[in-house]
Amino acid sequence: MSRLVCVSNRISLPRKSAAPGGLAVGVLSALKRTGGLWFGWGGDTIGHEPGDPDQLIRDGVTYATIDLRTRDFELYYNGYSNQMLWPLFHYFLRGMRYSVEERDAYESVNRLFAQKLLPLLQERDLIWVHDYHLIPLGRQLREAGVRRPLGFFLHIPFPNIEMLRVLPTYAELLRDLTHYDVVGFQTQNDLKAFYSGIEHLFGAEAIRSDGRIRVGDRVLRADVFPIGVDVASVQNEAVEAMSSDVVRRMYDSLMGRHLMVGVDRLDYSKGLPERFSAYQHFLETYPENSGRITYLQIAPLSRSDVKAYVEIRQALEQAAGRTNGRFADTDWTPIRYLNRNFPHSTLMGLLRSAHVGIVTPLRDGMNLVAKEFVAAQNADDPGVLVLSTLAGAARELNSALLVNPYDSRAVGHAIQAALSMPLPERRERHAAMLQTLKRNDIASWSRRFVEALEKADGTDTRVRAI
Ligand code: ADQ
Repeated sequence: MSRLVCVSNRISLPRKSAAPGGLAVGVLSALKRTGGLWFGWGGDTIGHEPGDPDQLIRDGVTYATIDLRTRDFELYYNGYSNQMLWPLFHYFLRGMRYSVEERDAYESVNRLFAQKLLPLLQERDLIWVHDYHLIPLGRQLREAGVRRPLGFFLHIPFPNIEMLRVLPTYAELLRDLTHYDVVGFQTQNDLKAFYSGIEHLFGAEAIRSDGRIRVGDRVLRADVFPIGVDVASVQNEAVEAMSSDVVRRMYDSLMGRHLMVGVDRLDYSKGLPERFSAYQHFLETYPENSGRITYLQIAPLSRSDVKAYVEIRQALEQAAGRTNGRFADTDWTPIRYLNRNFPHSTLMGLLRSAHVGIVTPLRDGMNLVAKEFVAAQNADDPGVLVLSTLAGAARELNSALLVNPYDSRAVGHAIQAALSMPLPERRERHAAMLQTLKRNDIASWSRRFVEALEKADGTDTRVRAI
């Protein structure tokens, strides 16, 4: 039997409250299913050379964590990963900056990951690298002699070549991806964008008729693996949380008003200022809702060391204050805006309590909250999802009310349509989406990826001489 080794920038240690995020949810579910090793940064930065990884075993999963030098972390994570790759891959050229120093740190932190991981690897491992922080890791492991199957999954969108070309080192980035045996994306669009890059760099002949990519003596598989949720566990969490103190208090405080809920990391890609304007537009256009709806927005802080994130936080505080100042009454606050973290189960309870789930990112790889909202609903009386067409999830959840997140009038209309939707239509839309979620849940996501890696084992990944 092979062992699964997952590698990601940050790892979530058991019983330690790490930053919430979709990646951790995905990796943990894969490892819980199969057992194995999760390797990554443990969350501490230090002033000297990092030593050997710390290891901890829980429930069949080994967690191996390394520290990073403060300066390296700043350049590699806050710098190159989150001020170059993240904005570029989300089509935000304005938030982007290129620095050779940061790019070098990105390369050297990836090399450090490879060096520290190597001694932990076993003969029959399948290695699954996660996300944009670690694109060069595959090449570096190959250079260090690793011949085992290597997979890479990108949790965020992949930009078309015309956007990718903005990156001075785009060719290296594409070449780095070809060192993996399996490269996975969230949606067909991302896959097509990757092919556009491959075609640009290696010519159309590099893409075989079966979709595989041939570069030099290597053949790799690029494919779509849309991440999902654990439907039953979200449902259980949601139902249980309904009787928790936090959810009950929130529910009672509504005094029979409609509830609209948004849950997003505080990130400019999530479209929060645009959403706040749309809500304001909605209150102006449909004044009959005054005093009759509460919008609860939960937005835990993330990447607070990066300037763009400080700015968006300020903009949102002002926008929430403006809307509340203008529309609130002595007994009603239109927006409840919280930067706090909640346990996942509480969030699921809040989603279940909502008549409207609002998920309007300007660009998103998938968006698990949209899927969790659907899974958390009471099927007899489900709430309605308002979903951005620019989230990867829109492809599967096409029975949601789909909106362009930049169009505040359309988003306002959609909120109104959601609030007035008759029960049979709500049930029908919900049932269709739930079926899709069950068919393609988180277990099938990781199973499909691991199977693809297993197939890459052996001679499959090398072109035999004819
Ligand atoms: P994120 O940008 O983090 O993920 P998302 O997909 O919505 O976005 O995942 C967030 C996850 O964290 C959800 O499961 C949510 O419930 C959870 N979460 C949010 N706030 C929390 C809190 N306070 N406490 C506990 N859990 C919380 C990236 C990509 C997405 C992609 C995912 C998975 O940007 O597009 O869907 O990875 O691949």
